[in-house]
Amino acid sequence: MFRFETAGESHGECLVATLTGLPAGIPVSLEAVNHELWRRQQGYGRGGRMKIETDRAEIVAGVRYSKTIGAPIAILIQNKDWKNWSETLPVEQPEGEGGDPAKHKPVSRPRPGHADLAGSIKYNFPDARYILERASARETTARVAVGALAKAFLGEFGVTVLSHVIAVGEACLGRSAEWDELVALSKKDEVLLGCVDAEAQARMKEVVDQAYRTGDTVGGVFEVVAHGVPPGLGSHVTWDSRLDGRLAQAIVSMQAVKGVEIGFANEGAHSFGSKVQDTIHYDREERHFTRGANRAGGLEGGMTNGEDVLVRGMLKPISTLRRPLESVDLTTREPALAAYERSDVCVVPAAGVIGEAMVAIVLAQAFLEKFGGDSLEETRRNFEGYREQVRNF
Ligand code: EPS
Repeated sequence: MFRFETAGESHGECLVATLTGLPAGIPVSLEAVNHELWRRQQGYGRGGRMKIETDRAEIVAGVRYSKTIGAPIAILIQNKDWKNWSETLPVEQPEGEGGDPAKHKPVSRPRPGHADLAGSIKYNFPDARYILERASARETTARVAVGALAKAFLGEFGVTVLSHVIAVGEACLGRSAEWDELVALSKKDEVLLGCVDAEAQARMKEVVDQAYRTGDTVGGVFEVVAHGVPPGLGSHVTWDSRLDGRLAQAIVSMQAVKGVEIGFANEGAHSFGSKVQDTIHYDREERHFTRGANRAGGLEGGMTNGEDVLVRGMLKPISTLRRPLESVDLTTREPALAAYERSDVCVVPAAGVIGEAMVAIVLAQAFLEKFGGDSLEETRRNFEGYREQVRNF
């Protein structure tokens, strides 16, 4: 089974990911992994940290001569900022330290919307420092590195996963994007807000500028599109094999994501069945089924249906505000303004890249459940056999 774990704190030594279950023989390019990490760091509205870090993956296990060997893969990504935090977050108790509490950079005024308060209560910490260190979206660097390997695997079977931004605050794209537009967007050197439409993007930028001006933050909606997905990944037979549910979990597990939409779920909920379902047609010459639209987002009955998989994530505005909200001081229990730590104003394009990684991981899992294989050749044989079956259906 393809599974992964991450470790690492925002200002710790490094981020770590391990993943198991990828077959042997998948070509891995460090440049491609690092390009994904670069994409995650981009976007108008990022904070000062992105000027410090240039995220680079170091693969220390499971890949040899640019190919997976079937063994667990281990990835490290150094935090350059660690050198500024080594005295604040040491692994070992320093000798004779009763010490200067300020050195520990305690966060005693929890930010509304952040993990700070719930985490401090749950772990019984006097302040939220260790909670925010792990809750931080910096952890998604490790997810994106894992996602890059999932993408490399899926790419062997003609599956590509991309994303774009469809809303920043109230500024919306207001139309669907063509696949070619997403490909062109993914090749750009300047990401700005990751929107395929220049006019909509300019409106999005105004919203971010307004948030900068007012010490606020702004959220939005990203859409992940997986293209070239075969029909039949996931299943209708059990609740936990339904792929739409698994994708939803993967997306909502992302920091600051509060909602998920598969296809045009929201519109569908306000419409009639006759307007929502994607009609079925048959092309006799090509001998395959076609659909009148893709409002289902490529998923019916918890299975892929061969159309593009469309998954949207709704990102709330980042909870660290330069103009902080009301909170309570954990030490005195007196009213106090929430803590401010250097943060981002808008991260919707980066969230799209992280969403791509999560969708690629879930699709790779479902793909390997269906086709299995310890080597890429074995997976390919199984996949080709199924493709033949689908062609002859
Ligand atoms: C970061 C995401 C955000 C940044 C962080 C780097 O993390 P959080 O979810 O904790 O707000 O603010 O940068 C810092 C913690 C910092 O010190 O600037 C990321 O995606 O890499």
